[in-house]
Formats: sequence, C-alpha cells, structure tokens
Amino acid sequence: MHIDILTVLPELLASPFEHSIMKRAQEKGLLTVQTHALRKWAVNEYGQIDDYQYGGGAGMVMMCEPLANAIEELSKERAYDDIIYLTPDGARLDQKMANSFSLKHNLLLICGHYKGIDERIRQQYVTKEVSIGDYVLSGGELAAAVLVDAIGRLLPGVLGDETSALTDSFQDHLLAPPVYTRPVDFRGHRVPDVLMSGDHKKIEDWRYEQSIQRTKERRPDLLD
Ligand code: 6GU
Repeated sequence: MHIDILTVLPELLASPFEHSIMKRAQEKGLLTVQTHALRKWAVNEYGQIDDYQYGGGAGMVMMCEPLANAIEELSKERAYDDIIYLTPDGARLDQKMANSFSLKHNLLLICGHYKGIDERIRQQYVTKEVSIGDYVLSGGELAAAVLVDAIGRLLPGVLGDETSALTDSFQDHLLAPPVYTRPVDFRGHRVPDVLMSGDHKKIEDWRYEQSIQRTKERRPDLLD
C-alpha cells in the first residue's frame, strides 16, 4: 500500500512512521508513506496557502488552488482509491473503517488546518472525510498519523503473528481480555490459574468470558 499525505507541517509527520511496527511495514516493502509539503504549491513566493474567509469571521481557510494543484499533480503519479480529508466533522474512525481502508492500494490524506479547507475542494476531490473522535485537534496531522497506524498494522505480513490483529479489541466488537506475563506472583497478586493450566480450550473459553465481561462493564454500546 502507498499513502501520500498532504500537509502544511511535514515535520510533524517525520517520525511517527519510523518506529516499531510502521517502520517494519515500510522495511518489508508492505507500506510506503510519503509526506508532501503543501507550500510547494503555494500561490505566491511568500508561501501563501490560506486566506481570509468570505463572509467574515476569525480564522483562515486553506485555499483551493494549492490543494487542487497538489491533488492533480499527485494523481498523475497514482490512481487513488480514496482521497481522504481529515476533519473533526468527518465520519468517526473505527476498526471497521480501518479494515476497509486496509484493502486499498493508494490513499491520499489531506490534513486540514486553521478553519479547514475550502468547501469546493471537499466537493470536487475528496472522496472520504474522517474524524478520529469527538474532540478538536489543532490540525489533521496527528489524526493522519493515527489513521496510517490503524491501517498499516492490518496489512498482511506486517504483524509478526499473522493472526494477532484478529484478536485485537474491537475486531469482533469485543474488548481484548486481560493479559499477564512473568512473574506468577507479583507482590501477592497471582496470575489466574487457568492461564497456566496448559488446557487450550479452557484458556480460550476464559478469555472469551473475560472479553464479554469487560465489554459489558466498559463498553456496553459495543454489544448492541
Ligand atoms: Cl481528523 N482533525 C482535527 N483537526 N481535529 C480532529 C480530528 C481531525 N479528528 C478529531 N478531532
């Protein structure tokens, strides 16, 4: 999969994909992430990419021209399956959405800033609008990093254990069960006996029970 990210702050996205699982995904050639500085397509030599909003009011709006020119230039390189605008008024990201994006080949992510991007770009180029939750961030970059991570780890071959993404919280609408490692006794608190029983069926049943119980207690909405 290839992901292009259009941003006014490429520096902010320099490191999130250079560690751990995203790093491995790229080293294995399963994922390529490329950030593009929107200022490259600025309307003048001052690097202008935003302007005052029609109708008045505080806050700048990202202009049509730099975005349209950038999108068109990048689209010559690749046919995008989706052009995704990261915005608090987009559809809320969940595991199902991440799963569905993970099946695509080429994605273009657009990070919003200030008051957002001109509505005409949303209408004419953007195919999906995504929010990562009901709170406001100062820009779309961190949201883009979250989206890339959520998608990237789902690509076949990225996770060491091919099945491990399938047992994540949310993957089956249940939260993950509790996990333990050594020592067996930590300051008087013991690992549940069943996990050391060696009985795989019993362990599987226990984990499933724990998942259901956890989900009932913490996220009953997931069980609906
Ligand atoms: Cl995608 N962008 C911004 N600026 N704020 C957000 C968001 C995105 N998702 C949640 N809050």
